[in-house]
Amino acid sequence: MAFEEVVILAMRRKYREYLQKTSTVWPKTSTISPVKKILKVDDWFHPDGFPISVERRDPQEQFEPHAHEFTELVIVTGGKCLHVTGNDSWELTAGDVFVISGAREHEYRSLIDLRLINILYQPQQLKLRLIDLPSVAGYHALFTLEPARITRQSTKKRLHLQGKELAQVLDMVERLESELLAREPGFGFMATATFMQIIATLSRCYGRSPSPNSKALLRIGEALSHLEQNIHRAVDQQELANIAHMSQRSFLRVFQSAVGTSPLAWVIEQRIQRACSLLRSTDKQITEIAYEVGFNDSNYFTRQFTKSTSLSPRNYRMRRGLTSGHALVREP
Ligand code: RM4
Ligand code: NI
Repeated sequence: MAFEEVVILAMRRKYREYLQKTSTVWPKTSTISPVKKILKVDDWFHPDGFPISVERRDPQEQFEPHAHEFTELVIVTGGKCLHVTGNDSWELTAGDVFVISGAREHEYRSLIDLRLINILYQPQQLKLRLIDLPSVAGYHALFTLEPARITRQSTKKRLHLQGKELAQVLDMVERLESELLAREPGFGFMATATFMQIIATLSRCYGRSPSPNSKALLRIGEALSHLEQNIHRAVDQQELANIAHMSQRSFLRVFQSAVGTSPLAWVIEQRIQRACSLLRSTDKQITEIAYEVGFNDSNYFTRQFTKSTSLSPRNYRMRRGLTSGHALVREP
């Protein structure tokens, strides 16, 4: 999934370059559906390049359908509207929280005094150390599963904060905002720490009061946590089904529909993502990287890598600049 998004982003970048060069329209026969508007990093982040920015919408005005070169964490603080993304739409009210990863197009319609906070961030630039966050099932539900669902399965509201939780998160957002505004020495560290607190709190909240809609996702999130923690070994399907409290059959079905791949394919993709990160950030040998991320055969690794990214590990390394549509990126 992540790599589909890498490719979509790369294609869209190409598409923009193409438009700039030729100033004609993209041929109708193209398989790419051009997004009308893509919000650019340069227009929405501080010129010093710090990869987090907060945009309050009080109220949110009508805004055309768009995608972003960054990820957007949205907290609805008042009013309501219809949130439209892809073929999907659902009503938003105060307390709703969701994540839109870059390549996904979205739009707000039928706005009634809608107020929200956008926390914009660039996962690849942030390179957060997630430490033990992937052991929180809600983290997967909110930051891995939800942002990725482009057309798969209907997306209904899932994380809804109330009372104390909402107040707590809004408080952290205020602190984040004032750090970003003051930009005193050390603001980057402080802002990143506050942002980490926000995502951890949201991940925990997701698990605390699961709405019927979020329960299945959360169970899959638990299975993903387990897979993450055991990324170097082969995990048995029955083991996963037990964690998700489902039969093996329904676990596989629900997993496939939520994640879009089988558990094995997901594990391979995770390993490949780690490999990508190592290829970009280190000069380690490809064979060494293959073993490090959990493959025990480097030819098999190269085949899987090429299948997933359409680039050999060597070529990938040469194009370090590629960004992914991932909601959060870990350091290797
Ligand atoms: C808009 C709207 C969009 C967001 C931009 C940054 O007003 O909230 O969704 O991407 O701001
Ligand atoms: Ni947006």
